[in-house]
Amino acid sequence: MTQEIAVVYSADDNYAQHAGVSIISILENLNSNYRLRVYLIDGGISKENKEKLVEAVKKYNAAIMFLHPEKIDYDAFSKRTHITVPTYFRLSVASLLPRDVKRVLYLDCDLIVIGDISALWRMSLEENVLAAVPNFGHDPDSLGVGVDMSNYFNAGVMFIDLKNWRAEKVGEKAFSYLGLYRDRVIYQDQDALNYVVGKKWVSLPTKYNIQSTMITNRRLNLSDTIIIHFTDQDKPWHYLCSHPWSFCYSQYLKLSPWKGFVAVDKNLINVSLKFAKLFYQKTIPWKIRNKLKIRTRLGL
Ligand SMILES: [Mn+2]
Repeated sequence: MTQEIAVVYSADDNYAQHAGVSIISILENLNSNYRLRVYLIDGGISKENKEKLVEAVKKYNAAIMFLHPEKIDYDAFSKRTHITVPTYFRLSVASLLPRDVKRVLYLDCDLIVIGDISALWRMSLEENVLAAVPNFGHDPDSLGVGVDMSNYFNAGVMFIDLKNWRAEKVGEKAFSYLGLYRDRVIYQDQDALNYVVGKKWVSLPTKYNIQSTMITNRRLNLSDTIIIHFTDQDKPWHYLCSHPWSFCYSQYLKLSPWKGFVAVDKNLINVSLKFAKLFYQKTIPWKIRNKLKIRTRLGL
């Protein structure tokens, strides 16, 4: 019997394409005994991009549903660095999703899936609120208010038990935390989630959320990667992206309705820059080996 996997993303119109490419990457690698149902919290996606999203999932016999974000004054919360408003929508996941959805996998738009996620879906969460991968590369002394930075997860991939989430009132508590500490949080809603969830989360294997800060860590075995998360500002849709696995994004972009996409920073100067970089970059053999392993897995 086919089982259904529920995933949730949130995006505005700028991120609609990236959400679409990410969704296609799940579907291309999903065990055929599973069917995907996508919930997309819509922070202002154009009609054209919505049609493309519908078209993208139809090909795989998957379903997509658009949800309206909660009406909250998001401007009252901190907007540091490159984080945008739709990041806060994930806090509303339990209020927005239909009550009969028991568990959901929340995913950021800036990640690409290169393996089957069904094993993750089968995992038991017991009394915990969620499962996630520890955050990697933050300063352990850089306190978000009241947050234990030694027990801190990355909120870009969260496998959520909605019943436990509701029982713990995670959304409500996180919003009031953000209102209270707007000038002091470091990683926005990720701090809030860590504060509220506390110890009630299960640590997942790193392969479910390979963060950009991990790529330079040669001790990690990166060849069994399932999810690549482009965590810093260097995103794979930028022409000058220097992440060694940015080609994974291009690979699934090619299979998407956005396949004609040209990066906004692709101009004569940057083309020459990239070319020059190719010549002067020091080649690090283990980095290249990892890249080759992944290329082989994707059949490139
Ligand atoms: Mn992210």
